[in-house]
Amino acid sequence: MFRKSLVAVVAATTLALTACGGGSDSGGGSDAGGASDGTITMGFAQVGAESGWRTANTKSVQEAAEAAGVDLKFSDAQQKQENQIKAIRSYIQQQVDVIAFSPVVESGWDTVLKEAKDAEIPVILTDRAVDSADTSLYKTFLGSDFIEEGKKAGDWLVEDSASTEGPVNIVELQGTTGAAPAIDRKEGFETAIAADPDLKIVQSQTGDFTRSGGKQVMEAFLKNTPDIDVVYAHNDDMGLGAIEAIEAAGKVPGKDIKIITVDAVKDGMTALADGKINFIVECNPLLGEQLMDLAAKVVAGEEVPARVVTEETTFTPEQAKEVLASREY
Ligand code: GYE
Repeated sequence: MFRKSLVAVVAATTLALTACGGGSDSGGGSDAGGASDGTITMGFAQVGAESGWRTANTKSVQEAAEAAGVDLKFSDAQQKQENQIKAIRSYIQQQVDVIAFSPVVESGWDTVLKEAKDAEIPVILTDRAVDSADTSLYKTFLGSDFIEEGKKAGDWLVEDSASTEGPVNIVELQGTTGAAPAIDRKEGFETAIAADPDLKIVQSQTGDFTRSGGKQVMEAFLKNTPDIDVVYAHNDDMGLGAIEAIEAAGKVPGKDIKIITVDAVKDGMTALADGKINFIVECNPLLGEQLMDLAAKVVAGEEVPARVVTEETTFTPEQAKEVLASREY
C-alpha cells in the first residue's frame, strides 16, 4: 500500500514538473529504470490449457504484453480455482501494478478480490465473469457475451429444424461446471430453442471444455440415449471429442448426428469445412491487445468502461471453407 501511494506521488510530481516545463536534467538524479520508467507489471492468472481457444488466448496475451512493453507474470491454474487464488495472492504480495485474470468459475472471489483492493492493485477480468455483488472489486470486464453465443447456437437449430417433423433430441456437452461460459451458453441456448417445442435437451453433462471430456461423455450418451439427433457442445474441443465417439459408434457426424459448437478455432473450423460440424458460433480469444490498452489506462488512473464486449460472428461450412486458410488460431 505504501509503495503504491509513493508511486502515485512520484507520478504526480513528474507530471507536475513536465507540465510546467521544469523538467531540468541537472542534478544527476536520474529517474530511469524501475517503475518510474513507466513499465507496467501485470500478474495474469490464466485458467489453464484446456482448449484450443485457451492456447490462442494465452498466446495473444503474451504477445500483446511484449509488444506493449508490459512485464507479464503469467500463471496457469490448471482449471483449479484454488491455484488461481494462490496466484492472485502472490501477485498481491509482489505488488504488481495490475492483476488480470480469467476466473475458472463465477463464484467465490470476494475475499481475494477484496485483498487486491485493499492493496490498491486494480483488477481486470478478462474472458470470464465473476458473480460478486460488489462490482467495485474490479475495474472492468473484457470478454464475450456468452448468453448471446448460446442464443445464436439455438437460433440456428430452430431454423434448421423448421422443416423437420417430430421431436429433435439434443444432447448437451457443458463447459466447466460453474464457469460463466457454461452457465450462460446453456441459458442462451435454452432461451432460443424454447421457440420450438419439438426441440428437447434429453441429456446434459459437463465435459470440462476438453476434447477427452467431450469424447468420454459422448460415449456414455451414445450408449444410454437412443435417437440422438443433435449435439450442442459449449466449445469446439468437446465437439471434436464427440466426433471421435460418434465415428467409433459407426455413425456419421454432421449427418446422422448434427453438431453445433462454440469458439471457431482452427481444428473446429476444419471439421466444419469437412461437414463433420454443422454450425459454429465464434468466440474470439484474441483479447491481448485490448487487455494491455485497458491495463495502461487503469494503472494511469483513467476511467475505463465497466464492460467491454467482444464482437463475434457465426460460421456455416461454406463460410468456414472461405476463411480457413487465413484463420490465425
Ligand atoms: O470457449 C473454451 C475455453 O472462457 C470463452 O473457455 C472461454 C472458454 C472457451 O476453455 O474453449
